[in-house]
Order: sequence, then C-alpha cells, then structure tokens
Amino acid sequence: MPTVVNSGNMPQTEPTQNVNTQSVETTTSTPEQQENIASRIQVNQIVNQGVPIVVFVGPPASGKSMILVRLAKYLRTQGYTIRTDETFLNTEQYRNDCAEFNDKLNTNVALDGTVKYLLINVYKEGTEIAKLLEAPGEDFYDTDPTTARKNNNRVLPYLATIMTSANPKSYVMLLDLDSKVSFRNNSYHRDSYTDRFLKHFYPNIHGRRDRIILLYNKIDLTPFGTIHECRDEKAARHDAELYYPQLFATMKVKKFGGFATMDNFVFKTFCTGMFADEVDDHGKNIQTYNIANEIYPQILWQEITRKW
Ligand SMILES: Nc1nc2c(ncn2[C@@H]2O[C@H](COP(=O)(O)OP(=O)(O)OP(=O)(O)O)[C@@H](O)[C@H]2O)c(=O)[nH]1
Ligand SMILES: [Mg+2]
Repeated sequence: MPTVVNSGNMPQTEPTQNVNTQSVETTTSTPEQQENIASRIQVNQIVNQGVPIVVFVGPPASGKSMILVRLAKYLRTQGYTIRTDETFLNTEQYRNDCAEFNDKLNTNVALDGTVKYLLINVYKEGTEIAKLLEAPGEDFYDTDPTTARKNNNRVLPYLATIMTSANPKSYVMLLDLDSKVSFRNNSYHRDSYTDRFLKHFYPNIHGRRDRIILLYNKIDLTPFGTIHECRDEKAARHDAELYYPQLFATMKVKKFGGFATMDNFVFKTFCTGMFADEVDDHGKNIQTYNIANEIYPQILWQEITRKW
C-alpha cells in the first residue's frame, strides 16, 4: 500500500517505496492496478537532479495531457528539445504512453485518453531545463464516487516526494469548469477539488521558490475566448473567481509588514484547440483538433519559467 501523506508541512521525504522495476501488465486500469502502477514510480533520482519540475494539477479530462502536447509543440518551435523520460516508470504502459506522446507531437490527432503518466524532459542547447509531469486526474482529484473517498484523502508517495523536494516547481492548477463531468454545474466537485488542493497541495508549495498558475482551460467554450485569443482575461478571472471563491480568497500573502495582501498565484487562460470526433482508417474513434494560437503556450511558458 502506498504511504498516506496527510496535509500540513510534510518533511523532506526519503524514498517511500521498495520500487520493483519489473514490467507490469498494463492495458487494464482498475483502481488497484492503477495504485500498483503509481507505487512503481521512481522519483528519487529525478528529484535529486534539482531540475525545475512543472506539475499539471487537474481532475480527469480537464485537459492536462493536451496542454502538455500543445506546450511541447510550441517549445520545439522555440529551439527546445523535448524527450520523454524513460527512467520514470518501468512498465509496458508507460513505454506505450511515451511512444503515443511522441507520435502525437507530430500530428493533429489528440492524445488518447488512456495515457496515464508522462514525464517530459525539456532541453535547451543540450542542458536540461525542466521536467513536465502529467499524471492521471484521479491522483489530483477523483470524481468517481466508488474511489473518491479514498483517493481524495491522501497524496500518493511519488507526488509527495516531488512536492516536498528542493526542486523549484511550477504548479499549473486547472480551474476545471467545462469538462465531461461539468464542474460548472456541480458545486460539490468545485468545493471538494478546492478543499483537496488547499489541504493537501497548497501547504507544501514554497511561497518564494515555487509558482502557482491558476489556469482557466478550454476558454474557447466560454464567452471569454476563442482558439485565436482570450478576448477578456479580466472577465474570465471574475468568472473563475465566482466559481472558485475559496481558492482565490485563500491563496494570498501578506506584504509590507502585513499592511497589504497580494495574490500568491497568477491567473491565466488557455486553449489547446477546437476538437472534433472522427474515425480513422482502421475504424477506430479518434479526436482531431485544430490547434489554437501559440499565444496560449507562449504566455503559459513565460509564467512557468518566471522564477527560474
Ligand atoms: N474545447 C476544448 N476541449 C478541450 C481542450 N483541451 C482538451 N479538450 C477536451 O478535453 C478532453 C480531455 O483532455 P485531456 O488532455 O486528455 O485531459 P486530462 O486532464 O489529461 O485527462 P486525464 O489524463 O484523464 O486526467 C480532450 O480529449 C478534448 O476533448 C480545449 O482547449 N478546448
Ligand atoms: Mg491525461
């Protein structure tokens, strides 16, 4: 069983698992098998390298994988080299997920929803400058009533090790509203997702070293933006704040000897593209997308790297 890590200031964790590096069968993903896979993740070496880590936080289907693909595509055009990190997880599924990611970097076919974990290394002129982490939404907030109680009351050890490591980190927290499970229409999920973040994640974020980006994703599904641009970021922020009031109100820091409070995060919007369902040449259902303007990944990358 993975170690349960409670909220509060976590100590610098030592490796919590006896990591077994044998392959596991993969195409299945019952909660038990998922947990088994998560317990095999090897982060010790990764955190020891001290490279900045970008953690995409968001419930299932909120758009983490596609942001990763969009950002990676953008970074390639800016002279960065993108490589999947083969040391992260020694399973057949992880190798397939990495192959799938590399394949999708060169097409307009959306990354398959079955992709679980991805650790992507970003290099500039031969030097590694960042690691981008994608994990299944359930590891951040589980909407499935049969597993939610268990999953939402703990942090898996690999995430705890990353969060409490000395590496500089940027947390891209997705303000989910218009995904398959509509958080816009479900205040319970919004409040529970907020609680989960504030209780289990936020206390471990280093105010001066780390960065939090609240990202209103799928902005094309709102009146505030299109795939071309965010028309009104101020209105988008106001909307997000209406739906996530506690999050915006809590993440503040005192400045000037307590005389002023300031946001402890930055707010941005994002869009990956306009998606369409299709059937490929082999009769398989796929999603393609018309890619959104590069202004979105450009601004996101600026914010991610601002403190590095
Ligand atoms: N309209 C719109 N839909 C999007 C956008 N980004 C993602 N989507 C849709 O959301 C679906 C889920 O996106 P993913 O990136 O797979 O979501 P995820 O957060 O990685 O999901 P898990 O890996 O299951 O946690 C996609 O298949 C698209 O249909 C966007 O910018 N705009
Ligand atoms: Mg994903």
